[in-house]
Amino acid sequence: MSQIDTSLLPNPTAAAATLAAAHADPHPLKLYGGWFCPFVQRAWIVLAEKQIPHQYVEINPYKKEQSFLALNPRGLVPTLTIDDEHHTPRRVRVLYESTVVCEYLDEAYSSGSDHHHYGKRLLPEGEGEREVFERARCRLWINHVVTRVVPGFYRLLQHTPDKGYPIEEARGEFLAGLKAFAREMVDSEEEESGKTGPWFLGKRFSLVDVMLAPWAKRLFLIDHYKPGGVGIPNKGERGEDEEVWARWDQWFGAVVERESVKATWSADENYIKAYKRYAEDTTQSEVGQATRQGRSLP
Ligand SMILES: N[C@@H](CCC(=O)N[C@@H](CS)C(=O)NCC(=O)O)C(=O)O
Repeated sequence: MSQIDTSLLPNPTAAAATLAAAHADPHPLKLYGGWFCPFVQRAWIVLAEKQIPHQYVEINPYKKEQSFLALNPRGLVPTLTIDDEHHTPRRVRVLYESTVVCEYLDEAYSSGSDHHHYGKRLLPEGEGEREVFERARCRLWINHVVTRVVPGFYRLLQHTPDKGYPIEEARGEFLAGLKAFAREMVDSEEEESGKTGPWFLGKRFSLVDVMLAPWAKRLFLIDHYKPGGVGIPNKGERGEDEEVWARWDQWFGAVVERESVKATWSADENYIKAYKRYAEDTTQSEVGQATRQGRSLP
């Protein structure tokens, strides 16, 4: 099992290599990641957005080293460690699960939490009725990304002709997830005239954008590997969904150009290589196996 996915290129390349090199020095806050991993990219984007000092440690999560499993028994990246130098005896605290890691980083590194000036908060702040609702709405759409869009991405990417259902079914489910996301942006903007994108919260970039960004960047892999590709209908051929897909285009165009998203991205051709096993449905990654077996993702 383990030798299958260990042929991965070992290191980030292009912009991500530059970012990793700038964060190679030892630091009490460490992100253990794999350059190819979209879940890692979420955490990496938050570190970049908020200018959080840290050390980036590239590992291959498919080779479950004992030292890594000791940190994260699930054996998945991203894994975040916080070396608490002020505590005796010295302790290393650990967090994992990309959504948890991202929320932690956003809260723990907010301007005012020490003298460093961190980037803006990535969820609406405040305790007023409106802010509390908006924060919950963000979490709802993060949940949509986690439970609908991301599993749909793998189901489509791992579709092969021998599956018991046609590729159109996988594509339809995936597109429905993207469309619901875009429709929510249109509907919430209608309620508040003046909000005109491009982000999920209009002018404000947030964790909702972060959670989906890595898969938006990887959509080209589906076009590369799957007959019919992602299949978002062309402008002018979208029937009653013109406005909704136009809002998707606006979001997508903005997110793939976001500095933090580009800064955490390696060379395109390396993702093509890394995702070949997904496209052929031979990957032994936990996400890949869960998708194949119709289980929920790890
Ligand atoms: N639910 C986890 C998923 C993380 C995940 O699946 N990471 C992959 C790399 S993209 C991994 O570590 N895979 C190791 C394996 O499958 O053995 C999260 O959100 O952090």
